[in-house]
Amino acid sequence: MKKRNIDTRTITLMSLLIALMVVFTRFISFETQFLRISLTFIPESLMGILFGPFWTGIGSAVADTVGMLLFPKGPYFPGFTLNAFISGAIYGFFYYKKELTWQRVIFATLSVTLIIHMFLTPLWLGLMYGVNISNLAWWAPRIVKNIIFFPIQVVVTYYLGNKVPYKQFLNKSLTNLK
Ligand code: FOL
Repeated sequence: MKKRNIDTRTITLMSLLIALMVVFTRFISFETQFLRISLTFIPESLMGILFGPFWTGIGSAVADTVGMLLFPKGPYFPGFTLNAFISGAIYGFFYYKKELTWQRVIFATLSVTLIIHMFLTPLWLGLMYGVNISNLAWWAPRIVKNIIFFPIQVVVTYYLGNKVPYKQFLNKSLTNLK
């Protein structure tokens, strides 16, 4: 009986965070054909802190798929679902049951920035739209975005992980998840 309550709570929270990811990606974001700027890392990092790499990977991939099904903005491309899974898994790997130190947050953000934003996404966009990604002018907005966004994401995640008292509300379900 007790276990079922915990499961319900987990599913409810996961669904809420997935819904937030959809909203942050599809509505509260700036998007051109080749660049998207969003705060999706906020619910995604929270999910990583609470549920670990596997579930955060799954949750992010679900958010991408559901978001594209309900609010399609371009052609569906599976590479971005893979991006969502990998970035969720990275946040979960670094943040789950760990103290969010500056070093840890910087390392996680750097990993996602390099692997997802600077490598896989340009690769998918190049494949999708047939652009030549060896063109430096094409990289300029992406590089500028990531340089500006990196410190913002680090600071926001650090405060989210250390100053928001959400953990005390979840202590019960968290100890039971261990
Ligand atoms: N296919 C799927 N499965 N999901 C999508 O979100 C999607 N989106 C597009 C086309 N097919 C899709 C629309 N095009 C970026 C730019 C354009 C774009 C998709 C992604 C992009 O720059 N993404 C960055 C930042 C993401 C963020 O900050 O939220 C990335 O590195 O993934």
